[in-house]
Parts: sequence; C-alpha cells; structure tokens
Amino acid sequence: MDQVNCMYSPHVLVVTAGTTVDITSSDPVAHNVHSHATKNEAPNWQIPGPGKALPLKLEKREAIKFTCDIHNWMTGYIFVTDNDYYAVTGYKDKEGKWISSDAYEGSSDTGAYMIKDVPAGKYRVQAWHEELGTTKASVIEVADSGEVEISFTSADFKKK
Ligand SMILES: [Cu+2]
Repeated sequence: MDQVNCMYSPHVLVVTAGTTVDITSSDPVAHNVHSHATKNEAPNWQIPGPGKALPLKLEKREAIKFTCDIHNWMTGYIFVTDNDYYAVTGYKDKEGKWISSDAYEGSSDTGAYMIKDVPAGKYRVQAWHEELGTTKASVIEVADSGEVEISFTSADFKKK
C-alpha cells in the first residue's frame, strides 16, 4: 500500500490472510502509518519519504483502518480475508468522478462488482462501505453454472 499525494493508495486493499503487504510512500514528505488492527500486528511507523518499504505481515481475518498521525485526513483500509471470493468496487472522489479499483479483476469504475468462479454451494455475502458500515449477510446458493445477482442499497447497511 503506497501513499501518494497524502492519500493511501489504493484507498481499500484486500489481501488473503498470510500475505505480507509492503507499506511504501511516494511522497517527499514524512507520513506516519498508524494501523488500528486489533487481531494483527498494529504498527505505528514513521515513513520519512520514498524508497523505504515496510513489510507488514497480516495473519488474521480483519478489516483494518489506517490513519496517518501527521495528516489527519489520510485514511486507508486493508481487508484481510480468509477466502479468495471478494471484489472492490470503484468509488467517487470529492468531485463525484468515479475512480476505478481496477487492481482487482471483476471490479469496475462504478459501484458494480463481479466475483467469478465461485464453486457451487451456499455462501454468505456481505458488503462494506466506508461511511455506511456493513450489510447483514445475504445467504445465497450458487449452482454449478450461471450467475447469482445480489445488489445492495444504502438501506441495507447498518452503521457499526
Ligand atoms: Cu501522512
């Protein structure tokens, strides 16, 4: 996860448990990476500038908020999952322009998402939004072929 123009980039990163994420900075100013993890290591690191990568091993499933102790507007999130079935949608910037999350296959620069190649079975699907919180889990049944469509509206979210 990089820091670019005093923002975490990407804003939301999803990794599977056991992944080591390199926290870096592309900015000529110092940042202070402050993890609010409770189940994983929660560093509070100063990064003086570009050229240094601080490896952070994430072992347990958790939604981790990151802030910067120097720039109070900086927030970023790393979701540590225990499975490969997730997607990150695009998001709107302050001017209302869609920003793509195209680092993820199946994500788009709209609020749409697609999770491919899910084996047949019963699953619980949840959505998370930075301001709206988390939805209740929808229980779905995936067949051997075809598509299952689940949409979330703001009414589905409950603030945590
Ligand atoms: Cu900062």
